[in-house]
Amino acid sequence: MEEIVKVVVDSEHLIALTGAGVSAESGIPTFRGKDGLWNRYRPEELANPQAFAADPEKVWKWYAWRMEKVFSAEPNRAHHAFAELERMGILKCLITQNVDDLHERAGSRNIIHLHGSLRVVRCTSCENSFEVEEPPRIPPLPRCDKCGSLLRPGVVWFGEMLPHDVLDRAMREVEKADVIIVAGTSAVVQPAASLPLIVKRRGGVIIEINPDETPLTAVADYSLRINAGEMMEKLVEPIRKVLSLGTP
Ligand code: BV8
Ligand code: ZN
Repeated sequence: MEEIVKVVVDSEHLIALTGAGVSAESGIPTFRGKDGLWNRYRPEELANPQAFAADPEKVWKWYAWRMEKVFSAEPNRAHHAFAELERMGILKCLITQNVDDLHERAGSRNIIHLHGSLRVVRCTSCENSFEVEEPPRIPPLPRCDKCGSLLRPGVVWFGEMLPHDVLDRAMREVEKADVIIVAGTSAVVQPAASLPLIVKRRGGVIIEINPDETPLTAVADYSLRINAGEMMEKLVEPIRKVLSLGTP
C-alpha cells in the first residue's frame, strides 16, 4: 500500500480509466459481471445502430430503464475518492467508459466520456443534442423538435467510432501520463482497453483495481483484487497525510 501511495504522490501526470465496476456500489449493474446487463440482454441486440434501426422502441425502452437507474443512483465512495484526488491536484484527468454521470455528481471536473452519456439525447439526423433530467416516456418514440427525426441516446454504440475529439483528448492524456489507475473495467472493449497499454509502452505505471483478473492484469505493475470503493478510500487518507493537507 505504501508503495502505491508513493507512486501516486510522486506521479507527474496521474490519470485514471474507469469502467462499470466503479458504479457497481451505486447499484448500477455492470455489463459482463455475474449479474451483468449482457447476461440478460446481448449487446449485439441492443447497444448498436442495427438494433436501433430494427426496433427503436425496444432499444429506447432499455435505455430509458438504464437512465432511470442511473438518474436515481448516488455516487459511491469510489467516485468521491477520484474527485478528492483531483481536488488535491494529484489526479489530472479521469477517462471513463461509463455512460452514467456519477463522476460528475461526485465533483470530478476533468472527465472524458469515451462512450458518451445517458444524460445526453441527440437527433439521428441533425446536430440537435441536449441534456435530459428525466428518461423519456416510451412510447411514443422521442422525436427531434427541430427536424422531426428520431432521437437516440447520446452514447457510442458498438461498431460506432468514438467522437474523434474525445479520442484525441484521451490520447493526449495517455501520451502525458506516467501513472494510470485502471479501475472497474474488464478491459475488453476497444479502443478504451488499449489506452493503459500506451501508458505502459511509454514507460508508465499501471495500477489496476478489480476484484477479478482481466487481460490487463498480466501487464499491470500493480493489480489489486479489491473493490474500487474500498481501495480508493484506502488511498486518499495516506495521500492526504503525505501531502500534509489538513482534513477537509
Ligand atoms: C469502434 C455505450 C471502430 C453503450 C459501450 C473484435 C476485436 C476487437 C474489437 C472489436 C471486435 N469486434 C468489434 C470490436 C470493436 C468493439 C469492441 O471493442 N468489442 C469488444 C466487446 C470485443 N468496439 C467498438 O465497437 C467501439 N468502436 O471500435 O469503432 C470500429 C468501427 C466499425 C467497426 C469496428 C470498429 C465502440 C465501443 C463502445 C461501445 N459502447 N457503451 C451503452 O453503454 O449502452 S461499451 C460498454 O462496455 C460500456 O460503455 C462499458 O463502459 C464498456 C466496457 O465495459 P466495462 O466498463 O469494462 O464493464 P464490464 O461489466 O465489462 O466490467 C466491469 C468490471 O468491473 C469487471 O471486470 C468486474 O470484475 C469489475 N468490478 C465489479 N465490481 C467492482 C469491479 N471493479 C471494482 N470495484 C467493484 N466494486
Ligand atoms: Zn433533428
